[in-house]
Parts: sequence; structure tokens; C-alpha cells
Amino acid sequence: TALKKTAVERINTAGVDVESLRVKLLGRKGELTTLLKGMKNVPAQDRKTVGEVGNHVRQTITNLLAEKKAAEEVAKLNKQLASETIDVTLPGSSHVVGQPHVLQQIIDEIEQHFLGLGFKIIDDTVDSPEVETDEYNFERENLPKDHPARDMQDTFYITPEILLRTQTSPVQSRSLEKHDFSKGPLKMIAPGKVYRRDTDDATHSHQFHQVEGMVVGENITMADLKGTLLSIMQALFGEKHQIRMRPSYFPFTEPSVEVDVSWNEVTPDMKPEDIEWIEVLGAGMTHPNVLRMDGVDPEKYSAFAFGLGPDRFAMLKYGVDDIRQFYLNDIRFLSQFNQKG
Ligand code: FA5
Repeated sequence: TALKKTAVERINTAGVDVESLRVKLLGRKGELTTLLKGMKNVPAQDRKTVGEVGNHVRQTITNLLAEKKAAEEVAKLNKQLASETIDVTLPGSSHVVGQPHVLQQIIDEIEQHFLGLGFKIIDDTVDSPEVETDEYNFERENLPKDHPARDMQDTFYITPEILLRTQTSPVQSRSLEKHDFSKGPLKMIAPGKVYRRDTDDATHSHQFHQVEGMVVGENITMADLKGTLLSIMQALFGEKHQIRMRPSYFPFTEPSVEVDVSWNEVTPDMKPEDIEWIEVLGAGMTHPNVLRMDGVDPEKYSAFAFGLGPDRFAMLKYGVDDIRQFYLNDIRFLSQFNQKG
């Protein structure tokens, strides 16, 4: 009975380790066990009583230990729950989410516009190589080897026959070769990178982008070209910027034009000489020689083509005064053009 009393006290005051207390009291060499082992020394008539008391004490201690252990586990669980609680009212931590490069955004806008006009987009991984042959980049564009207009595009040559394309115009020939006119006219655009040995300045980069466009079919006229160009310009710039078409020269188009856009909004009080222009594209009616070299009969079909500069479009649209900004990869500059605002 004395053991029971101290055992109860010890259980109640026991700290964390109920298990080691159980071993001490009830284990094979435990205090109660040792006591009960001494039964053989107890006189026979008292053994029954002592045995009952012993069992009662063991039962009490076992129950108490079980309770204590359960209580301990509940306490442990509560502590864990408290420490792992999520406070849903705390402000979330925000992540930096990337976005397409501003030039890619402009190219996407141009593509969407032309898709709406029924043009197809040439896959630039297959039919629009950046490493081109002299034949496709120049000769098939009506620029034979000794043609003086080759000087218009200073070229990075890899070998005398292989070069980094200076324009997306070679995609004209590559698309025409594959086109089946029994299925209707060819209407395509081809966006991609081009390279020139230009000296970098505010409006020139040695590597920039072009979007080539071409429509080949029966009765395609200069009016179709003008309408198409006006529609893309208005889609991108709205009414704010003035657009002008100037006669120009390209060996692969006749007649040829260049399109300029005004840097700023043009107001009625402005004199023509006050308007500042930037050239954004070249275009024209495809030269019969080009059609012939691509296996198209110029008596039956006519065509227009254009090559526009999305880098210059982006400069105008966002008021960026130096093209080199697009290629510095300064995240502080680029993150201004987050589509999600
Ligand atoms: C051409 O490259 C012709 N292939 C365009 C063409 C296609 C005409 C089909 C007729 C028919 P040009 O060299 O002018 O033309 O370049 C076209 C556009 O590319 C320019 O209007 C300008 O927007 C852009 N561009 C040209 N050079 C650079 C440069 N160094 N940096 C940035 N943009 C440039």
C-alpha cells in the first residue's frame, strides 16, 4: 500500500517520460514485481490477501500510467497543431513572374492581326533559316553577285556562299516553292531575326527582327498592298501617329515604297517640316524576275511583299528612343512591358 501511494504521487508528478516510470514500477525488475516476487516469504494464510492487494496496486498503477500517457499524447498533438497553424489572413508572398520580351509581344500582336486577315505564319524553325545561302538571300531576290544594291545590306558571310540572312525576304522564295496554287493564293508572314554589319546606333542594331509578308495570286494590286499596310499600322498605332508612303527602291519589287511613321502625335497646327519620321518598313509589287525564279508565271499571277521592322514598331509604340535598350536585357527596362500591367 505504501508503494501504491508513492507510485501514484510519482505518476502525478512525472514529467514527460511515463514509459521509463512504467519500467521502473512494473518492469521485470520493477519495484512492484520485486515486491510480488517476495510472496514466497509471506505466510500461507496471508498470501491471498497480499496477492489481491498486489494485483489491485498493479492495476491502479497501470491505469494511471495509461491515462497519463494518453494525456501526454494529447498535449503533444495540441502543441504541434498550434505551431503548424496556417494564418490565412497573413498577406501572401508574391513571386516574380516572367513575361515575353517586349519585341516578342510586338511580333505576337502583328501575327494576331495577320491571322485575322487570313495569312499563314511560316514556322521559323523549319522554313525560315537564319543561316542562309547567298542564292536565297540575294540571287533569288533579283540581286545577282555583282549587283550594286548588295551594298544596301552589309553582310556577315560565313563562306562565300553561306551567310547570316540580312533580311527575311528569302522566306518568300522558300514559301513560294512549296505553295500549291490550286488551293488558292499564297498569303503568308514570316517573322524572324536578321543580321547586318550595321554600326549600332539609336535606330540601328546589327541583329534585329523583320516580319516578311507576301501575297501572291491573281489580280493582286498596289491597292491591296496599301490597304494591308494601313490596316496593320492602324491596328498597332491607332490614329495617333501619322503614316506616310514614299517611293523607294528594292531590286525585288517594282514599284517600291517605304513607310514612315511620325514619332509623335501630329496636330493640325504643325508644319510638315516639324514632323519627325521613322522608317518602319519597305514594300512593293514583286518583280516579275523574282516570280519567274520561284516558278510562278508573272503573266498569270501578281504579288506584293513587305518587310517590316518590329524593333522600330516597339520603339514608336512605347516611346523607346534607343533600339539598343531591347538587347541589353536589363530587367528593370524589360519589366515595364508587363502585359498583365
Ligand atoms: C529590306 O530588308 C527589304 N527586304 C524589305 C522588303 C521586303 C521590301 C519585301 C520590299 C519587299 P530594309 O533594309 O529597308 O528593307 O529593311 C526593312 C526594315 O527593317 C526597315 O524599314 C527597318 O524597320 C528595319 N531595319 C533595317 N535595318 C535595321 C537595323 N539595322 N536595325 C533595326 N531595324 C532595321
